[in-house]
Amino acid sequence: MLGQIEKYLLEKIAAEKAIHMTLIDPEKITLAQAAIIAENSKNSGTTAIMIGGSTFSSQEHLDAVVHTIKETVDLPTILFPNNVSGISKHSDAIWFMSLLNSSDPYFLIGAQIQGAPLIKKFNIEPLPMGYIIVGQGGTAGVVGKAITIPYDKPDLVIAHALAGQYLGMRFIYLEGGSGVVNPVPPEMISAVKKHIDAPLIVGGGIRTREQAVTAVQAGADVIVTGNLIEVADSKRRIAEVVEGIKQKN
Ligand code: 1GP
Repeated sequence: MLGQIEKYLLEKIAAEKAIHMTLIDPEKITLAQAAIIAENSKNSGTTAIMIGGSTFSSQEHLDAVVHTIKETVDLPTILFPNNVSGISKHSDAIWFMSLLNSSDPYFLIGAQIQGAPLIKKFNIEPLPMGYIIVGQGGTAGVVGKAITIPYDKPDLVIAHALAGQYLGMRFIYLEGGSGVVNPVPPEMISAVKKHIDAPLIVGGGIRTREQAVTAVQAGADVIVTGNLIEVADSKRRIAEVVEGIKQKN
């Protein structure tokens, strides 16, 4: 049986064709900022708030950030962990993810084995997801010891995505790397989309409405933006991205 958050996401994708999620890196913000970002994201029409970063280590601060977001808005929270320290008991759900192109078994299945009992104990909804780092890959690629797949090799990404789906992962995530100059190209998104049934999440370097719309038109079901919350005028910029996603697909 599908959990509540997964059901909510699938219904939103079915109704709106594509959705936006805001990614908050707890390492970069105070609790006061977390509340403001959550409020602004909600007003912009984002569907859920993801919380996680590539280098985060203070569990106490993570807990406080998730708690603050939950107290501020009624949007679902989804943890986006880079290892077991990315789990917070306050979150509704967690991307239960395997970095499919990691060269390190820890990121393929090791961290998942360590984290699973905690997720059960805290009653956090696991969303099974295959995570693939492509292009430059950014910090996530380095930390996850990924063998990143170049943007001009879509066949390799298709093979990874299919493998994830056949293993039972119900979402596939193409990660270009936070803050990268060039987001995942539409050619790669459409190639993967043609071959899989699972909803396709795309993130990394998306800063403009145009980039978001291009990714959605290529077949992305979920657009994730992280760094955008840090730019000047972020409220307006995120609203533009979300509005573009809602209108243009
Ligand atoms: C999530 O890493 C991305 O997939 C977020 O990237 O920070 O560049 O939006 P940005």
